[in-house]
This record gives sequence, structure tokens and C-alpha cells, in this order.
Amino acid sequence: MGTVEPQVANVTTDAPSQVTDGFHLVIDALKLNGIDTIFGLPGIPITDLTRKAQAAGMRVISFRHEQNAGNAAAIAGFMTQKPGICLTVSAPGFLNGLTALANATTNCFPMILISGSSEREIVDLQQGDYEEMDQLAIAKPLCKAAFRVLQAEDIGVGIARAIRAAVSGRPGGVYLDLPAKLFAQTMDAAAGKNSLIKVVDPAPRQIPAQDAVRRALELLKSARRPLILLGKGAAYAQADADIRALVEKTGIPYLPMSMAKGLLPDTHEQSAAAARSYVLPEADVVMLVGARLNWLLSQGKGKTWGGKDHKAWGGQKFIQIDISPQEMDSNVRIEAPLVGDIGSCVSALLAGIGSNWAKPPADWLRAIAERKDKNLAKMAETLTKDPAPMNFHSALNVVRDIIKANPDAILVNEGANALDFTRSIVDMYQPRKRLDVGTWGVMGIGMGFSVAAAVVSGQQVIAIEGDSAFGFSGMEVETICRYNLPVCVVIFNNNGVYRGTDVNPTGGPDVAPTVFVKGARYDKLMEAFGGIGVHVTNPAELREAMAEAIRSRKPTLINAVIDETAGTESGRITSLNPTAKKK
Ligand SMILES: Cc1ncc(C[n+]2csc(CCOP(=O)(O)OP(=O)(O)O)c2C)c(N)n1
Ligand SMILES: [Mg+2]
Repeated sequence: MGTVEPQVANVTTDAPSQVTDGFHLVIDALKLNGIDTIFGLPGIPITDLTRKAQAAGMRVISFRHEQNAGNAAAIAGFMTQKPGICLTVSAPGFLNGLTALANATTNCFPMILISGSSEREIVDLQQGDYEEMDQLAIAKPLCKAAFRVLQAEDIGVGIARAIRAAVSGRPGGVYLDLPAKLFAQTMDAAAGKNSLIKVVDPAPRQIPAQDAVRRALELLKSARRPLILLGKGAAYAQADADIRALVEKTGIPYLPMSMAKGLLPDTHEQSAAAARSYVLPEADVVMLVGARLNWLLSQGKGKTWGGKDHKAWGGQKFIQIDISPQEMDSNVRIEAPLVGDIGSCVSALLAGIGSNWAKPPADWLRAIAERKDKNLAKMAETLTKDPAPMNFHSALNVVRDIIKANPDAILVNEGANALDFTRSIVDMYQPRKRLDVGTWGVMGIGMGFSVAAAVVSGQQVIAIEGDSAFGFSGMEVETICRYNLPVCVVIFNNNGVYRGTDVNPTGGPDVAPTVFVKGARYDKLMEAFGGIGVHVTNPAELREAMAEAIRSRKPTLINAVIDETAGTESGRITSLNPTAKKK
């Protein structure tokens, strides 16, 4: 970049200057499309982009590691249906952001990873440039689309294409490569302004075919034991009222997937969550709404679904609502595919259902209610116990009460036992309030999600974190303090991964691979940056600390000591964990 700064003008102002440049065109293109926040980490060649974006009135949230900025962008995309923007430097910064981009794509979260890159002519000849890497080629297989812009006059098109790719159809991650030279390129300001594109209808509705709607309704009507499964896609769709109406008008019991919890309140009488292991094998017709038959649903077959062995079909007939036609038949036969956006599909079903739809047979509803009542009573009994040391149940009984009293609060959750117990014990009451490890069960989303959730919504965030899970993004507590965000991090500290009890069988000085420093004081980490750190060892102390965090809205980290023997290996998915046969 030269020493003489060209006379540049922000084209959104009426200043009489004649020239604009790459920096300003990127910012103007984002702003023109209603994007007001960037999550990123500065450095060559995008430092000035972060400064100028802030100067142009955008919110620029700087992180300590790009993976956390990327996770923040991804979840902002999920919450708002606008692509979240993550901005990084070249090669290593780009790679740090890439995990989040791949995770966003897997989870169908719209985000755009914008990375600066080094000089094409040197990179392509592999002549050893500063942070040399062919980033576009590396990103391509890990995202929905990848683009590079070489000319300032193409910035408008590049941003427009990135936005459309991220949010249309099935949403996902998009990579946008911006070489260093692009930023300083200048062009006539009026021509620059003209080159920008305000994307019209970035996520067009996809109306389902009438015959597909009729087929789905006929199958649903024929069911003796119907079940509705609500997935993360249903939560993303923001068709909350129609989805609730569909469930309530049909009277069909439903199961929410993890991030669909709260779409209807978990305490809804039609929720079959507490009878999951009964309804999956027993249902005869299952309607999937924005849920995929992936590993989280045992691929729609096997013993979970009443099949004779681990691959056998359980006999269910499926209706699947999904925006992607390719999703159909990916694991088992889909009798009634309903392809379209979830809002349009659900409203078409509602129109077809009318007002005199027959409720499901009473014996099905009664059988579910019986199991539910029994399991809920058993859970209630477990939750009232107050063992010493505190365990997952007695700690989560507190979190459950706190969320009930603060249903607006956003719950971020990761870990193994810390994840599984929270999901099953803590009821959610509003849509898109539970943000977690998603399709991959990835550790490391905690603080990135928490920062974005607080920034995007302004609501209180409560992050329930396994002590291992927290470690993946823990340094962002500085970010939480720096932006003074209303985030209360609760670390379920059981001294390690799953449990703190493993020992080194050799008797050597190294501790076992799953074990951390015993009695670690994560609360001190928060205090180092001016936040509130609290160390608690029983439910009463936890309750007081959480209530105070919510009252004060101050950045808070609660180190909650949990019985190190309480967890199980891999939490609920022990069966996926191969263990050595040879002892
Ligand atoms: C990126 C990534 N690395 C590793 C794992 C494997 N893994 C699953 S859960 C977990 C941590 C579990 O320990 P903790 O967060 O303390 O939860 P606990 O069961 O102890 O409550 C790990 C390392 C993962 N899911 N993602
Ligand atoms: Mg742990």
C-alpha cells in the first residue's frame, strides 16, 4: 500500500469527493444490505477495514481467536436470518475461522467468512509470500460457496453473491476471499456506488406443490400413532405462530430437537420429550419439520425406532418438510416429501387442515401421558435431592428455576454430561433461546455464541459449560468483559473430561488424559479482566450467584464445583465411543 492516501469518500455520504476504494466499497456493500455487525480479529491486510467499519457506524466485535469470532458470526446468522460476518487475516487467521465456517455449513447457519489474502501472483507460483496460502481452494469443500474478488468494481457483486448463497435455500457458510491489493484499489465514487447491489429478496420463499401438501395430509390423517419432530430448521424459520398452530390444531404429540426446544414451551401438554424412548419406536407416522434423519435421530432406523437390529427399519412412515429436495430418502424412505421453505409448507398444511381435524386416537395420547407423568415424577424426585458434593442434577435444578423465572434469557450449552443433563432438565419457554453444540457436537462454541447472543439480542445470556468445553474458548471472557456483556458463564467443574477420576495406570507422574488440575478456580480468570468471579459448592450458593448476575447484568463467571464421580463416559452417547477390547 502506497504512502499517499487517495482522497476517499464514503459513498453513503454526500461528500463531494470523487474517489472511493476497496475498503469503503466492502463496508458500503455490507451496510447497503442491512449488515451492521462484524465479528473478527484485526491484522494484515484487514486492520484498516475493521477501523473504517467502526468509523462508518458498524459494530465491530474483536475476538481473541478467529474460531470464536466465526462461531459468533454463525449463531448471529441463526438468530437473525441475516448472514453473520466473520473477518480474519490471511492463512493462519483464515484457518482458525475455517472450523466455524464448516460447522456453520453443517448446521445450516448462514455466515460469511471474509478473509484477507496475500498476493495472487506470488501465491499461485508458490514463491513464498507473507502468509501464503491458496485459501479459496481450501475453503471450497468446507462451505456452501466460495468466491474471490480481484477488482474493486466487483465488490458489490461479490458481496451480493455471498449473501444470496448464505441465506437462500438451505442456509450455510460462504467464503469470500479478498486479496490485500483489492482494499487499496481506487475508483470513481459515483461508479463505485453504482456498482453496489442491494439484494432483493435474498431468501425467496419456496412454495410447496399442492399435490405434495395433499399427500402429506392424507398420510397424516391415516395415522393411528402420529408424531411431529421439530428440528433446528423449524426454529430458524421464524414461523413460530404457525408451527404452534399446526401442533395444537392437529393435537399431535411432538418432540423438539435440542435447538428447537422452546419453539413451543417445553411444559406444553403435547410435548412428548419425557416419553421419547416410547414414542419413537411406537409412532406409525412421523412428520419431520426442519429436522434431518442424521445420527441425532439414529438415521431413522434401528432399535431407537423399534427396528429388530441396529440397521433395521422400524416401520414408520415419514413426512419430511425440508427446503432441500436432496434431503429426502437420505436414510430411510420418505413417503411424503414436502419440499419448500418451512413457513410456506406449514401454512399450506394449516390451510389444508381446516378447523375440524380429528385429534389422534385417545389411547395413543393416554399411553404417552402415562409414561410422561411417570418419568417427570421420577425426575422431580431426583431434582429435589441435595447431595454433597453437588452433582449435575442438583445444580441444574437451580438453572431450571432461573430459566423459568427469566424465559427471555438465552441459554448457551456445551460439554458432555454438562450438555446432556442440561438439555433434558432445563425447560425452555421461547423459540431460539437454546444455542448449543449442534449437529457435530462440537466443543468450543461456548464463548463465541455467548458474545453474539448478547450483542445481537441485548438479552441476558447464561452459558452452562463443562470445564473441558469452556477451555476451548475460555480466553473470550476478556471479550465479554471488554464489551461489558450481560453474560453469566457457569462452569460445571468436575475436574475433567466426563469425570475427574481417571488415573494413570502406569503410576507415572502424568495424570490421566481426561483429568485436569483438580480444584481449578476458573472464577479467578474472570476477575483478571474486571468481571465478577464466584466460587460455589452447593445449590444455594449457585442460586444466589446466578440471581445476582442476572440482576446486575455484569460479566460473571461462576465456578460450580460438581462431584467428580457424577458423570458418565461421553455423556448420553457412550454407545458411539469405541473402547479397546484388549485389556
Ligand atoms: C472440537 C472437539 N474436540 C473434542 C471433542 C470430544 N469431546 C466431547 S465432549 C468433550 C468434553 C467433555 O468434558 P466437559 O466439557 O468437562 O463435560 P463433562 O462431561 O465433564 O460435564 C470432549 C473433549 C469434541 N466434541 N469437539
Ligand atoms: Mg468436565
